[in-house]
Amino acid sequence: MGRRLVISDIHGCSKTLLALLKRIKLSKEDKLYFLGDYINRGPDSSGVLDIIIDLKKEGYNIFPILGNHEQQALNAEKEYDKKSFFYFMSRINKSDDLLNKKRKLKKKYRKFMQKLPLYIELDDFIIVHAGFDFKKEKPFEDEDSILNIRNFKYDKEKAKGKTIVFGHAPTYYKKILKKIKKRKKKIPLDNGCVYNKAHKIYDFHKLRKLCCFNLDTYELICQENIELNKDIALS
Ligand SMILES: [Mn+2]
Repeated sequence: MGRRLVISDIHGCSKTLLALLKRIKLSKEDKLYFLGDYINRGPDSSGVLDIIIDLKKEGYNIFPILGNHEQQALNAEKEYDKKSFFYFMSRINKSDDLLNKKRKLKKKYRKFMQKLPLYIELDDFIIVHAGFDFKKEKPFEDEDSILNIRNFKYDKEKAKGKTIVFGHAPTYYKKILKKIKKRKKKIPLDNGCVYNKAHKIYDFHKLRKLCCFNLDTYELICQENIELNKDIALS
């Protein structure tokens, strides 16, 4: 029997992802879920998408879901004029490596992002980027909260007692470990692997790990960021 693994927000850190994959020693028996936010901020958005697309092609059981950053890129391409879209992708998101010469999203990346599901429901877990607003009547249909919510409250009835594994909000390492150890119904996995000194609202010494969570053993395997110097601000 293979493992069920979940990897958190990667944000363009392809080298860190490769190092984590090496640590995990992924096999074709395993199922590997990804929590979204593959792109933006980090140095190599296209590299991260290529790794995920290639793993799938090579026959690994890969299940990526949508993050707000993929959603934003798809929406911006539709809604913005060409110049604003290029500015958004290059200057704000640092992911113009996703674009072709016409400054449109490369087809393979657009196609990949368009196909991503909002969440994946298993027998015992729900895998989602940000979470669910259980105050809403139909939390599983509310795209905005699924991709963007922070600090949501668990609802045993609506979640059918399932444990929610989510990313999106950078969470300090000790807190992640605590939630896992206590087998909480909400498990945050995003340790802000792309963050460094430039992000002043966080203590980045408690961040910078890309995390992989084993849904069956509750083991956490992490890889410290290896491509961004923690002391140099992102330009
Ligand atoms: Mn996010």
